[in-house]
Formats: sequence, structure tokens, C-alpha cells
Amino acid sequence: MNGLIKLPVESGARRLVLIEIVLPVVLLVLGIYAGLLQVLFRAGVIQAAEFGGWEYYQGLTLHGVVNAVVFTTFFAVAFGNALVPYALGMRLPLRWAWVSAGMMIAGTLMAAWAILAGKASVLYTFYPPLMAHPLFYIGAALLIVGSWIAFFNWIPLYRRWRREHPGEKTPLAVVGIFATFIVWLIATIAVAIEVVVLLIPWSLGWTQEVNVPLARMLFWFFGHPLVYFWLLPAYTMYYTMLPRLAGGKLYSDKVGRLVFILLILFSIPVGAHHQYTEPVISSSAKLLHAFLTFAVALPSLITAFTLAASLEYGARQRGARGLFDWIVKQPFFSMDAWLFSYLIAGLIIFIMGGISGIINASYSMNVVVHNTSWIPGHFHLTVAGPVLLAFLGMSLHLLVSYSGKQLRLKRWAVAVPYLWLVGVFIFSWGMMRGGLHGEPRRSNLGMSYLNPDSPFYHPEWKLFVTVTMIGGIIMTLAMILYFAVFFTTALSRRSGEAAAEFPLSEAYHDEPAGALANFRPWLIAAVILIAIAYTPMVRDVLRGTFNTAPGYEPHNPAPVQQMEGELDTPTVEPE
Ligand code: HAS
Repeated sequence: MNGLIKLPVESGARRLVLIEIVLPVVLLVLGIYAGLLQVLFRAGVIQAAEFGGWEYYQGLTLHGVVNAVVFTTFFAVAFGNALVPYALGMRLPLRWAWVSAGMMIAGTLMAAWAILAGKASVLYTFYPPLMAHPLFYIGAALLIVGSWIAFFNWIPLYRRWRREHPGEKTPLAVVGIFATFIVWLIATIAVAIEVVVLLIPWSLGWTQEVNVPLARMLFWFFGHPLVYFWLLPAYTMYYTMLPRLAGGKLYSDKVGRLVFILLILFSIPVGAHHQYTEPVISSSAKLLHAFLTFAVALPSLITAFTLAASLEYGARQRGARGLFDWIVKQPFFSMDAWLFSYLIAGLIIFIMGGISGIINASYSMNVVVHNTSWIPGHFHLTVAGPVLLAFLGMSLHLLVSYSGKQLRLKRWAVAVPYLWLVGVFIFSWGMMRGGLHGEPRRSNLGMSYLNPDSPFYHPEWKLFVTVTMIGGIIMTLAMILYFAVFFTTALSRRSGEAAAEFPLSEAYHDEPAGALANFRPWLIAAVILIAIAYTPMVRDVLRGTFNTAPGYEPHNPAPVQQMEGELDTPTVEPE
């Protein structure tokens, strides 16, 4: 885009951001391949033996951990390392930034080894009693602590900026990134307790059993805000960049701040909506979390209207007339503002992702869809919709600006998000319809549902698993195009000076931030809300009677034989 403010970046910062962007995109190749295998396997096109040499849970773990945890965490840190100094007009302090990157890379390599060696087939939720090799948990802990260090490294920078700019509003982009990492910091404290106190000693054999309900509660204390940790960087792009890419202004700066603060308030005390069907937790605690889940949808509803108003304003500047002309007058295929295509395609997908989320949140509807393939249908419309596309678009943008290279294969780059949109809608339709017909979310029986020898033989699901597979193949094609664009650009010659540049928007209504100017009171309110929502759950979990279990490893036949002796019919594996 023309007319952007370019700020020079020193070579250390340039190298750091490029490593944090390129490494996860390389790993994403593996994650996407594992996803393709899943749809082919579910549709009965390949059998367990052809599963890339992996076991079913191993492939699914790789898919979830690489795509949803490693790629997203690296991206959020790289994006913050680039955007925070840019928006504040300062230099990134490099020493701790490198320590953070080093820890994240070491942690990723440890966890990747454990997964690829078949010693950590525990999925991205690593629910006990599924047990992983200690290096998987230690690797996850390093990745998380590394990302905390990146955040702590921005705080002195921000403090200095505040001293030097008294009375000025914190740039909205910085508010967005700080909201992302405040949510992350609070949420990861719970998973750190789970991993360090419960899982590492258990996987090292120092303790024989683990308190399953307690571990699950701690996981979901983290697991729900995790999804907003994914969403918030995308929201930062929507609020601070999308309006300018659309040729207009953000409709209201204050609403952007309100949305970020509301997400800090409500994204944590809602974990029980993942546990509606679990015993031990009382229904009153679940009800409270259900109400709060509706509250967490509110900032996204506000976002829908604010962004629509911003897009409409931009289109009217370019001559749109009447009621609906502004919708078609968006720069969907602009080669100049190509990042727009990634953001708008994600937003369109999120309309369906949001509706399905609100369905999940209702207790009675959740009982119908929980643990069925409806749920992956929902989350591919959210994390693999607005989040993935915004992250892919911004990764390309950072690659181009931080390397001083030109974007190659531009037409393909613009086609990727729309191809992905078509693929993910088809995929999710298959998954969600299948889920409504009872198709499980996952099973570890080594056979597809279309194999007559499978205890889960369900020929009536053929339509759904086949549609899912078609969607999955289209999504894979979109990603092949993306990788072609990304690596062709990365390997091309440098054509200009590397510099930081972001298409930051002005606001149409640029009011003073008022009560939203300071994070502190909202942080206190968030902690109080968490205490109210989680005290009854902690009480329930500590009172629960069925609370400890020995470890179970899907690739280790011993516990399975033991189970076979005890059970007449095969069952769905634990989540
Ligand atoms: Fe969710 C399960 C409820 C949002 C991800 N969710 C999951 C899981 C994942 C996930 C990964 O209540 C599975 C976890 C697992 O492994 O078990 N979710 C919600 C609700 C929301 C929601 C109420 N989820 C997300 C987001 C995610 C995500 C965001 C990732 C980033 N979810 C649930 C529940 C479960 C669940 C239950 C448990 C289910 C179970 O039983 O296991 C809300 O935040 C959604 C609010 C969103 C909206 C949409 C606003 C629309 C916008 C687009 C506007 C478009 C415009 C474009 C302007 C209200 C902002 C205009 C177009 C033009 C062309 C001009």
C-alpha cells in the first residue's frame, strides 16, 4: 500500500521477527499435511496403516499442537515484537527478546520430538489420563514462559512511552496486543500449575495417579481464554488496519478499546462451557459460566457492527450509493491492498463461527453437539477462519516488509483466502451435519467409520465424511498456494530497504478514552469475576469422589488389554 509510514528496523530485530515468522510457517506444512490425512482417513480413503507412519492420535496431536498452539503463539509474539515498537515509535530491546525466542524454539523442538517419536499422542488438550513423555510437558512450559518474556520485554518500553507522552491515548494497536497478552498471562498461570504440579511429576513416575477433574478444570481455565488469545491479534488487525485497507476509517476508537477491555473481563471465567457434560462440577457453577459465555459473545457482536460501519464508510468514500452497494464495493481483489482479502474472508467465515459458538454455549443445545464432529466444524470456522487467515496475511506482510522483498505470485496470494473460505465452509458443513447425526468428534479405533469391520461402521455418515473430505482437500490446495507464495517470496532477491510499516487507520469518532484509558481497574474487575466464577468449581472438584486415575498411553497396548478384559463393547476413547 502507498503512503504508509515506514520506520527503519535494526538488523537484530529484523532477524528476530523473520525467524519467529518463518519457523512456524515451516512447521505449518507438517500441521496441514496431518489435517489432510485426517479427512482422508475419516472418509475411508486411506487406512490406519497409510497414515503417514503415524498412529491416529499422534497425527491428530501433531495437527492440533502445530496449528493451534505453536503457529499461533509464535505469530502473536512476532506480531507484538513488530507492532508494539512501531506503534510507540521506539526500538525493541533485543536481549530479552532473543531469550524469549530461544526458549520458545527449544520448547517447540522438545515437544515436536516427543510427538514425532510417538511418545505424546495426547492431543492439544493433553487431558489426563492420556499421558505424554515429560519432554512434551516441559517443552510446552518453555514455549509459554518464552512468550511471557516477550510480553514483559514490552512493558518498560510502554512505561517509557507514557512518561514521554503524558496525557496521550495509548495507541489502539498497543491496547490490542497488551489485551492479548494479559489474557494469555492470566490463563497460562492455570495451565502452568496443571503441568508443573500435576502432569510432570505424574509423567516422571513420581506420583502414580492424577486428579482428572482438577486437571481438566485447570486446562479449561486456560483453554477458553486460549481461543481469545488467538482471536485478539486478529481483532487488533481488524480494528487498527482493516478500515484503512478498505479505504476508510475506524468507525469508533472508543468502541475498539471497549471491546478489548470486555474481552479481558469475560474471556476467562467461562471454562465450564467445555465441561457441561462432566460430572463433579455442579449445575449452578455451569449455569454461571453459561451466562458469562453469552457475555463473552457481546464484544464480538459489537465488533460485527463497528466493522460493518467502518467498511461502509470506506466504500461510501469510493462512491457507493444506496443500501447495499457498499457491500459489493469492497476492495475484495485489490492487488495493492492484498491484506484486505485475508481479513475480509476471515470475517465472513466468523459470522458462521460466531453463530455456532452461541449454539454451543446453550446448555441444552450443547448436550446435542458436545463431543460430536459438530465441534471441529465450529472451531474451523473460528480459529481456522478469522484467526488463521489474519495470521497468514500478516505473516506475509511481515515477511515482505522485514525482508525488503516484493510479494511474489500476488494473484495467488489474493486467491488463497477465498479458496480457503470455500473449503472451510464445505468442510464445516460436513462436520456439523455429521455431528448432528451422531458422528463422533474423534475415535481411536484404527479404522474409518466406512470400514465394515469397524465397531463404529456407519454407512449413513458417508455423505458427511465425503463432503468433509472435499472441503479438506480444497483447504489443502489453498495452503499449497499459500506456501508457494510465502516461500517464493522468502527465497527471492531483496529489492528494497527492510522497514516496519503497518496500514494503521485513523478513527472517524476519536473520543477521549475516559474510563477505558487505564488497564488497572479492569484487571482488578477481571480477577474478582474469575474468583466468583471459579470458587464454586474449585470447591466441587476438591469434593469430587471419582477424581484420580492411572495414566493411559494410546500407543501402549498394556492398558488397552486391561480395558478389553473389563469391557464387552469398544467405547469412544476419552477426550
Ligand atoms: Fe468456541 C468450543 C462457544 C468463539 C474456538 N471453540 C470451541 C473449541 C475451539 C473453539 C477450539 O459454549 C473446541 C475446544 C475443544 O478442543 O474441545 N465459542 C463459543 C462462543 C464464542 C466462541 C460463545 N471459539 C470461539 C472463537 C474461537 C473458538 C473466537 C477461536 C478463535 N466454543 C464455545 C463452546 C464450546 C466451544 C460452548 C464447547 C463446545 C463443546 O461442547 O465442546 C463467541 O465468542 C462467538 C462470538 C462471535 C460472534 C460473531 C461476530 C461476527 C463478526 C463478523 C462480522 C462480519 C463482518 C463482515 C463485519 C457473535 C465479528 C461483513 C461482510 C462484508 C462482505 C461487508
